[in-house]
Formats: sequence, structure tokens, C-alpha cells
Amino acid sequence: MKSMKRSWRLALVSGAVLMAASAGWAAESLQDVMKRRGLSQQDLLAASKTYVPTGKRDEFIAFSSGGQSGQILVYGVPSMRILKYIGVFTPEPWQGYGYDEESKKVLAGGRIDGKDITWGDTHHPGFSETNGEADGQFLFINDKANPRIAVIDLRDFETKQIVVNPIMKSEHGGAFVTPNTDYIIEAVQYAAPLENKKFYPLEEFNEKYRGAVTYWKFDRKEGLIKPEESFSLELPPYSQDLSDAGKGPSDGWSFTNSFCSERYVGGIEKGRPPYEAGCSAKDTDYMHVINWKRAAELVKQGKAKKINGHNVLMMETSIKEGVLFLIPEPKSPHGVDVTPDGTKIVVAGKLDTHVSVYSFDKIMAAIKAGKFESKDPYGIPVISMKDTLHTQVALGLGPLHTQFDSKNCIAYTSLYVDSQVAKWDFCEGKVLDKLSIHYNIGHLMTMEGDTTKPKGKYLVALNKLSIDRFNPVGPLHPQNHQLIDISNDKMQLLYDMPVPLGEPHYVVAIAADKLKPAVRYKVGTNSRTDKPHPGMVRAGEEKIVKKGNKVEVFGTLIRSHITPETIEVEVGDEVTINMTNLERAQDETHGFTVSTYNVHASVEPGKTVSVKFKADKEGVYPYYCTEFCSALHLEMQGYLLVKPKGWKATKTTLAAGSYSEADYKKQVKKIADTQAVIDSVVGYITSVNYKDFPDVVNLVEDATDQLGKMKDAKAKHEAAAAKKDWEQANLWAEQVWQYQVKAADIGLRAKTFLEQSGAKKTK
Ligand code: K7E
Ligand code: CUA
Repeated sequence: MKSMKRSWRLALVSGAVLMAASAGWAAESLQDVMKRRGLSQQDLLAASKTYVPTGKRDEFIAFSSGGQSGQILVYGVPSMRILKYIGVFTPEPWQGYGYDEESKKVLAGGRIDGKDITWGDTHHPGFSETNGEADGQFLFINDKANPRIAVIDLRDFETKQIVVNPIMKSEHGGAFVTPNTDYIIEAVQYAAPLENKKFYPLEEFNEKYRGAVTYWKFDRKEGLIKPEESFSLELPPYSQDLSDAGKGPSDGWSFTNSFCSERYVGGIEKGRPPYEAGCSAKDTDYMHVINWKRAAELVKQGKAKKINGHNVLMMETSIKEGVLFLIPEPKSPHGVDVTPDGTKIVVAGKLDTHVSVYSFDKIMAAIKAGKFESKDPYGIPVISMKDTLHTQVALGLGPLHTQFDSKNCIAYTSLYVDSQVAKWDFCEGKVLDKLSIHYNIGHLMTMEGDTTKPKGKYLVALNKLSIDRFNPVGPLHPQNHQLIDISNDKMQLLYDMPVPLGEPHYVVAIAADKLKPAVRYKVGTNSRTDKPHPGMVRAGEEKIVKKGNKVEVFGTLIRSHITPETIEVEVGDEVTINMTNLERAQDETHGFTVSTYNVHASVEPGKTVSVKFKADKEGVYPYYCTEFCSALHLEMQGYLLVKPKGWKATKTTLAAGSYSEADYKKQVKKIADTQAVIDSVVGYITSVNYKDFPDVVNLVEDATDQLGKMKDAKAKHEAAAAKKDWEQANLWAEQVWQYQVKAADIGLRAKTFLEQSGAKKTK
């Protein structure tokens, strides 16, 4: 232990010197490396387009569905470096999601029929938009299996809300956002009765089973979905698929696909041909064209019916009021995508080689003229394909999804069967380029490529299979996100990124500079509600309150101790521990757990988190900080003592060590040496314009805090030394040194930051 302390001091003293002394080895040439690693010129070119040097950042940030993991995966483009997993529908231990009280409440919002559902089949993330542009404030994502939508606040990348769809039993087409985020669109996948827990036999499919599309009202100020102000449209049982909101000229309308307008009901066990045959029998399905603005007005006028307490505009009303129309679309389509200028709607027919481009103007003209080719079995007017098509382009086999370029009229469509990306012109209706990629692309994604202002540059192909692409890891393979350069006429494949969370159906990416995440919370914030946490306390106010069998701890975390360090309860007590992280420095997160009680919290600077459990087991349970937050992180510990009922102490002195006057003298010398290091660091920091760097100002505040605490400990060690109490003298001297180490650690970080950011001398 002693030698470790010495090396610490050495490291502190030499840290600054080491920093400057690492250049000068005879470097390998580029040719040497190419030869050694078997790289071609083409590889090098690709590498130079995706490589982001150490310390540099990505231009775009991608938010990928984590598929069945129920999470979101955040990565940078073009580096494809993973930055974060966000727990959404699934507990996420690192972030304490599902292990602390605040996040448990968020997850509880996703309970269905009174039961926890701890996974989700996430498909489509969507950004909040302002005037059709991604604004970087919120992210939404859906759960197909258990029809739910979640809201993630991009100030802290935390999930704030989960809402359960009140009338659906499954969904797929979510989350699509209207151009000013008034509504988040979610559409049914497999038709079922809209009333909850209502049984109708499959023989009554046409009469009693229904599709629907829900418009969730979003309150941007509160950052929450308002279920009471949300509504749905009842739709025929056509297996609705994806949707997109109109924008610009088509704002106020939305478009939803369907893939089984045959209304086929399978049953191979009874000798019926399977769903796959029955659902693709006809040459066309229906695109639903919906005037959601008008529908919202009708709901306000009280024209909706309440089903399960939720506003539903029944088909009869929608037809009568002219808010719902159908247009045939080629066989079993998958994606429907509105062009950035809002004038056209692109539909890819999975089982057709074409993409169909519909003209919004033509659709409106047909509606205005009352020109319909027929009515569907439910009486919904059907506009003819011929009257509304702008063009159709043969792209290849299995077109699925379309994204747009920053250049006018340029679109990219994934070809599932061909395993290709097609670049084409949707104005002129011609193919421009095709790129073969690895197996079976599903979605594809360009930078802000589903907004009014796509940013071009890169495209990511989301491939379902990776087969032989990566080192084998067992029969379950990762999926493969392939990065493609689209800045030139010809597309170039750059990089393969294995995705270890399946199955990431869709990704959205945004210019990194649009995101303005916070580095800390206002002290005492409940991050899940963004409100002051009643369990917060400031330094020195920590307390344990006992009322009957309820024990509530109001504690704090700061390098490197937990206050309180002992919590005593009686078996059977209900224990709530609130912890506030008092740090201001960036990235100084502490974790908190109590052995074997299945609780965990991630307490970022300023946050207050509570964990709750019943102390139902007598015994001794260490609690500690789970983040390696400082050199004395391991010592960031304490004991929960769960005592038997009516237990009385018999021994009252704690175990002691043995310390001498010589030890004390060594301590005092060590303190003086360390102070010299601190003084030199402080000297440097105050000699430059450090006040121009808010991050450094925060570090300096934290360091000053640590040094401020020294005074008290110093008085204590000196008083103890005067009384020749060498144990107390040594321990309080050691504590002074601890404060110094932490201050020096923070100070060195500030110094490095300043040197790297080009701080200027002021003295
Ligand atoms: Cu897999 Cu959008 Cu759910 Cu297509 S979806 S691939
Ligand atoms: Cu705080 Cu480890």
C-alpha cells in the first residue's frame, strides 16, 4: 500500500512531463503498412473516408433501433463508433434503468394489463421535427410486439415516457412524426378487435377485426405525449404497415401502407394455404391517404367514439367527412416515403420490381373532383392509381425503403432480394447507379434523409445477414450496417459494422452539431421527470430518517466517499436510499448499489436517484460506488447493517491499526510535496485564459471544493498530533492528502484540456 502511494505521487509529478514526450520513433511508411496488412489502394481510400482520428468527433450521430433488445444504439458516422445504448423498453443496468425508482416509473408506463413487459421489438426511431427538419430535441421509437411508443429526451439521452396503445394488439408503422411534432403516428400491423379483451372468432375477421392508425399528441414543452389529446382512425383489417407524414404542400396529410388488403386468414393446420400465399394473391394493396388535420378537428368537435377510453374516429365518420381515401399500390409494399419537398410519395412494392411515385397534386385533384374508381368493401372511396401516379421505375427485385439525398430528385432505395442499393431520379424516373452490398438489406438511411433537408454525404445499408462477413461468434450472427459514400455520382462501399443487438430495423441520423446534450443536471434533479427530487440534500445536510419501519436515507456522493458510510436498519424495514451526486465536473458519474438487493443507480453530476427495497434479510451488506470514478474509487464504500429485531450492542470500539509519530512525519512531508505539484498546476491554469473555457471553470470549482475541505482535516490532524494520538493524526493527515490527490487529478485534467484547446497566456 505504501509503495502504491509513492508511485501515485510520482505519477502526479511526472504527468505533465510525460504528456509532451511521445514523438520520434522511425515510422513505417504507408506502403509498408499496406503490404504488411494486405491493403489495396481502394481500401486506403475507403479508410480515409471513414477514419476519424483519435480525439476527433463524428459529423453525424445515428440512432439505431436495437431491435428485440428494446434499446437504442447510438453511433457516430462516418466512424461507426458506438457511443451509447439507451435503455427504452428493457432494463439497462449500467444506467440503472429499471433498478432505481425513477426509471422503474418510466418502465411502469409500459405495463400492459397490469403486467410488466420487459422487452420490446423496436423498429423505427424518429426525430422530433421543426418545419420538417430534424431539430435534435427528442427521439421516439415504437415497439411492434407490445404496441407502445417511447419518448427519449436528447438533452440527456434518457427515456422519459412509454405509452401503451389502447386499441392495438400489435403495430409496426411507428414512430413517424408530423413536420412540427404535433403528432407521432403509429399504425396497426395485424388486425384484431379494437376493444380490449374482446373475443371474436376468425370467421368474423371482416366484420369485427380492424386496423387503425393512431396520432399521439406530443407536448414539446413538457416533453411528453398527451394520451387524452391523442386519437385514432378506425381502418379496415388490411394489415397496415409503415406511414409517413406529408410535409410542405402535403402537410396535414399522412400516408399509410398495407400489405394484406386480401384480408386473408390462414390456417395451414386446417388445410388452408398459408398467410404468405393468401396475403399476396392480389396485384395491389392499398395506400391509405388521411387528412389528419381535419381528423383532429373532428375529434375536437366530439365526433370520435370512445373505445377503451380513447378517441377513435370510426370509418363511417371518416368517409362522410372526407378524411380517408385509398389508392391501389403494387403488391405487398413495405415502405412509403414522402419526398423532401412534400410533392411526391414513393411506394416500394416488395413483390414488384417497381417503385411507384405518386403525385400529391394529382391525389388532391382527384379528391377535389370526386373522381373515384370504386369503393372498398367498407365504403372508402378508392382513387385510381393511373390518375395519381407521377411515374413508376423498375429498380430491381424486392424494393423496400427509400431515402433522399441533399441533391434534388435523388433517392436511394433498398433492394432486399437483389442485395443492392439503387440510386435513382424520382423526378425523371430513371436509375442512376446501383451498388451491390452484402446480404439482404432492409432499411437504408441517409443523413437526415427522411426530413425536408437531407444532408447527403453518407448512406448506411442495414443488412439483415452478415453470414461470413465477420469472425464467427456462434450460430447467431451480428447484423451488418454498411457505410456507403454517396457524395459522388458513383456510390462507394466504405465499411462494415457488426451490430451485436438484433434486429435493428431502422436508423435515423442527425448532424452532430444539432444535438446539445447537457453535461450535468441542476443539483437535485430527478432526471426522468426533469423536476427537483424530494430526496436531494446538499453537502453537510445528509441524514437518515426513521419512521416506524420506514427508513429513508438522504445521502450524497462525491469523490471518493459516500455519505453516510453506515446505514443501520432492523430486519423488515423498508429502506429508501436517495443519493445526490454533488460533482460539477464533466463525466464524474458515481454508481450506487447495495449487495444482493438488486438495486443499482447511475448518478451523473447533479442527479438525485433513489433505490428502494425491503431489508428482509438480517446481515451485513456492503454498498459501494460502481463507477471507477477516482483513484480511491474502491474505498467509496459503506455498510448496510440489517440487525435482528431488538438487537443490543455489547462492544463499542472499532477495530484499530497502529501508527507512529514517524508515520505522521512522513505523511506531513508527502502533503508538502503534493502541494508543490498542485501549486504548479494552479500556477499554469491561472496564467492562461481558463475562464474562457466553461468546462475548465467547472473542473476548477470542483478542485477548489476538494481543497476547501482540507482545512478542517488539517486542523484535526494537527490537534491529534499535539495530543500524540498518532492514529487520529495519521488518518486525518491521510484525508488531507486524499483531498489533494483529487484536486491534483482534476487540476491535471484541466491543464491537459487547456493545453489541447490552445489556451492563451494572460500573464
Ligand atoms: Cu424491418 Cu421498417 Cu420494421 Cu422494413 S421494417 S426492413
Ligand atoms: Cu464514485 Cu467510484
